[in-house]
Amino acid sequence: MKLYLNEISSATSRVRIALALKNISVETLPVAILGENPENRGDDYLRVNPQGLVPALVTDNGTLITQSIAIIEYLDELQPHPPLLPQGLEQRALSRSVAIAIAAEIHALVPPRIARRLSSIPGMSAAGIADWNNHWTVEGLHAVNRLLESHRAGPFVGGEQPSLGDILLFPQAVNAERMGIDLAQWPALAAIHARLKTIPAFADNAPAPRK
Ligand SMILES: N[C@@H](CCC(=O)N[C@@H](CS)C(=O)NCC(=O)O)C(=O)O
Repeated sequence: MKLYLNEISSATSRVRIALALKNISVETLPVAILGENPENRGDDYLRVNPQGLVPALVTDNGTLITQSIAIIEYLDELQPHPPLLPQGLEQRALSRSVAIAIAAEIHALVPPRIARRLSSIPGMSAAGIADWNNHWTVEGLHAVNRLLESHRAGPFVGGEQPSLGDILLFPQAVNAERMGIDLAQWPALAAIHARLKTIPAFADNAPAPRK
């Protein structure tokens, strides 16, 4: 399989964590995503992934799979051990709710294309964009922490083992810390993040810092 990726991308980090947990190797193809005219917006990459986003997986049959959650669920069904979704029905739903809360309500508001668009608005400053990113990250992680406080039963998002929710939480929390956000304000979330940091599949596949 081939994985189109970028090292700073948190959506890519999710898939790399899933691959590491499952011990699956793939061919990796880097795609530049920063700057005014990045490679991910060019015709060549749009022919690979019409959404122009990373990660994108191409299976051995040549089928394109986009969207990190869909890719992770595909890998989980392709190779079920270790499972990336909890066994219990409600724990499975909680793991998915946390994953979607992060993908849809935090990450989708702060990727490079949003910053590019914001910076084209007259009067928008770098400080304004930083404030935007900080706002949606703090508001989103605050809500995730509340979810974890009310539903979680175990050391990880969905119980005893790391699962989809943890895979999405980890890169977002790493990036939040890099933005100077103190995770200690959210004890449930910070405790899970601290545990995930000790697991090599997570620690070795965090998004790289922006240079
Ligand atoms: N919902 C998508 C998000 C993918 C995404 O936004 N990836 C970012 C990198 S983390 C990207 O390709 N950004 C390019 C851009 O914003 O132009 C997923 O989960 O795969």
